[in-house]
Amino acid sequence: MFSSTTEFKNTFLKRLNMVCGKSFSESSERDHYQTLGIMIREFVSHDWIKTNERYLAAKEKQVYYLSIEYLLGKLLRQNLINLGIEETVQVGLSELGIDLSNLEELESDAGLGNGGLGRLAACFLDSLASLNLPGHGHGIRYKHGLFEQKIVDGYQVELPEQWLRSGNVWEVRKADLAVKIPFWGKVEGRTENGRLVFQHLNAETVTAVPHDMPVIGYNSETVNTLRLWNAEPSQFPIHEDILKYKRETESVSEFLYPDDTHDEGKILRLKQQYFLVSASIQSIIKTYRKQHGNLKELHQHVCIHINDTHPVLAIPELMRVLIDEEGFDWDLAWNITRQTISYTNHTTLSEALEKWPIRIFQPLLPRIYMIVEEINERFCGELWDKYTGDWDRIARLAVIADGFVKMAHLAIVGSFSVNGVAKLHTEILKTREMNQFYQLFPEKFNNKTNGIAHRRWLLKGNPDLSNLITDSIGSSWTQSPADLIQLLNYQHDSSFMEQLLKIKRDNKERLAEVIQSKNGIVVDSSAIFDVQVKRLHAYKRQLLKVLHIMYLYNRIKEDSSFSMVPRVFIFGAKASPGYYYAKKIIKLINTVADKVNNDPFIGDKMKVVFLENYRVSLAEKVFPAADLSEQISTASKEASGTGNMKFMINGALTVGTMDGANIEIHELVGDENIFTFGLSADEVLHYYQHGGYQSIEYYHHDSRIRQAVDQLVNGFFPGVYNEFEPIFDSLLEENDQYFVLKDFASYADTQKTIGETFRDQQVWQKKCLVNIAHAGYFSSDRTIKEYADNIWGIKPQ
Ligand code: HBZ
Repeated sequence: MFSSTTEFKNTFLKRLNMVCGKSFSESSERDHYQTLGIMIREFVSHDWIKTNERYLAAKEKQVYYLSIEYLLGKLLRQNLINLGIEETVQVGLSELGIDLSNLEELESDAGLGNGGLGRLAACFLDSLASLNLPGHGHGIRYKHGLFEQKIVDGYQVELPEQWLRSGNVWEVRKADLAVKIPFWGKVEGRTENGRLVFQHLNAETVTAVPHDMPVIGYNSETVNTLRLWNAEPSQFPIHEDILKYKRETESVSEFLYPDDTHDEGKILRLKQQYFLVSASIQSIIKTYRKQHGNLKELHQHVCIHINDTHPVLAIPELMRVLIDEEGFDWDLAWNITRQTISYTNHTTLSEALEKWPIRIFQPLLPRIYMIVEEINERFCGELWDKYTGDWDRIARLAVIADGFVKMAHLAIVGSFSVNGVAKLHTEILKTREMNQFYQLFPEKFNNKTNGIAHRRWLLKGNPDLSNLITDSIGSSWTQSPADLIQLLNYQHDSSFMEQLLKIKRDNKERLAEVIQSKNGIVVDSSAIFDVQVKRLHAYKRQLLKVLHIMYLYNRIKEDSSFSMVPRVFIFGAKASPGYYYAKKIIKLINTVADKVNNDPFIGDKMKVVFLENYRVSLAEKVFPAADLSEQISTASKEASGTGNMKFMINGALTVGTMDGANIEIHELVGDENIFTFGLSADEVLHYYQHGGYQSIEYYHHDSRIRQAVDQLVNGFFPGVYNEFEPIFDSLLEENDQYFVLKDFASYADTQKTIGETFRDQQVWQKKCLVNIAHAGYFSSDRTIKEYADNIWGIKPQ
């Protein structure tokens, strides 16, 4: 369709008239964006239809990925790249006087996720399509994605996000495929032909309307589907308050819950979860019936993957369909269900493990609750046979206990595969958090180390580096990321190494411009760009980095002989709106930034920058410009991390604890090419179990710590009376649950080594190159192949 720029331009001008009803001279940039988006969708529609027809005809196994979050970011340029028409479109537009990057700026980030878990789902979709694998996503079409963050007077302020304000060119609404989701009401059983059947009466139904988005594979003819469900009123009641009814139904897909790794426990959230699951299962079954008819072989043709426990009601919902609608008996339905569902765990933090009070669950989802109860009873019966008399153990493993439904237990019992997201994380699941389940079902547990869509995070995000790589080793790495290893041959190629350095400099200058325009801070791009971008969490220890910055500041002020390589400390982080402590840390970062940046004595030696509203599109500008990647969680707490991989592939070195996937980065690049520090996971877990850590001792014995910690409360920051007392208390009164003070000395020593290493740019760049060369392993292509081969049993089509 766009085989030449001329052809593209002609089509574009014609479509512009039709789409916008305007002549080219009257049209705006938004009109251009809209027209281009629609053209791309039309361009892929043929392959989209063909892909679905292929899947239908082949009758091969398909996977459905159920996730309450998808953090997609912007789609325009990635779609152009994947279709192989970026160049044609860019040149064509520019001949018309249109700048493609201006159009990109107009696109809103699709921010339907909080952080790692949601972004992982988006990376997986890209890899599935690019590997020609039959895998589709199901999610919720939130009207408002993750809140927009403003920093006002150093504090986080949240504004509702409005990504649909100007519509979404990528979606196709399919009203004819809408399904109904019942809530509340009551269940009645009666006997029909000697069999007990259940009916859900007086339910309030919400209609789920699918909005399909094409997921375009890179250099492939595969176009998979991301189906996002929108909640709408079913039929309007005659007597009741119509507006109230409309508001209530639509509220189900109104907001993304802004919590990560914390269980909110609100009724609307449970409604969202069942809404997603029931709509998805109904739609999956409808497609299946068209292909195969009888549901007895469902598990041979379909795998349903649940991204953490949020969609775990897929298990009782599938049971409901098989029993109530299909007429299967319990055992048959249970066998099919257990062989259809697979589950990924993303955290061991206890505050994140979902559990729903029966008093909320039962009235909202009466039939589903009955099924969960029966799952629990049968499971406890099996436990009784195995561990007769061991009530404690049975209560600990039960799906329902102490008035709660435990979602992770349901997920393990009702699935055939349970995976963690990095080696250490899976080990911790097997040996600690889920050990008793592991003893029961060892065959279910497996590891799938996370990965990232290298085509977004390198090919798209860092075009100069991508071009250098392709000019050197060819372009195969875009589809076979392991080929990046060939870059090791360029370590002694001085021209290559000079270009690598120049590209980093240019990327840093571009970020410096962003910082100047957004924060009004002028930074020196020859300084170390030392970056921590991720959600704000106590366990991620942004505080460790802040205390270290305070120490360096004190040192510069007090010791005239102290010299250090200049640094720009960059933070980006959203705090969950209800997470008081995390918000205090944001205020602290901004307060330290004010102090440091406005001290003439400090000058260019250091700057502190807090980037407002960190999100996918901003991340794409940050990773390519980073020298140092901060991955400093308390060991054992970060399940994997994926930012660490995005930095690595863009040639930043990691300073990190032996946690999550940092361990696997270390394994690949070796001691020489990563800076590790701090307690190990075993040490941390030992302290948790046996005690023995007294943070106050570190405060007393290390004057660097004492000075910085005192400064939180002694008036060092003018005008913020009492502000940081909760942080001070967390470190001393509450004995520093995340070992910030314990790890401080080791962190500070390591940072000193890092500064010294950076002085020799040749040595530094060589380490960066080794990291890039090994980063192919962390492509989500590798991860998805492992899921496809070892869990889902699907093949490229
Ligand atoms: O999932 C993250 C882990 O913290 C991170 O280590 C890992 O790399 C990543 C991908 O596996 N977990 C999350 O991002 N979790 C959530 O965002 C979340 C969202 C809603 C919840 C609970 C957790 O209710």
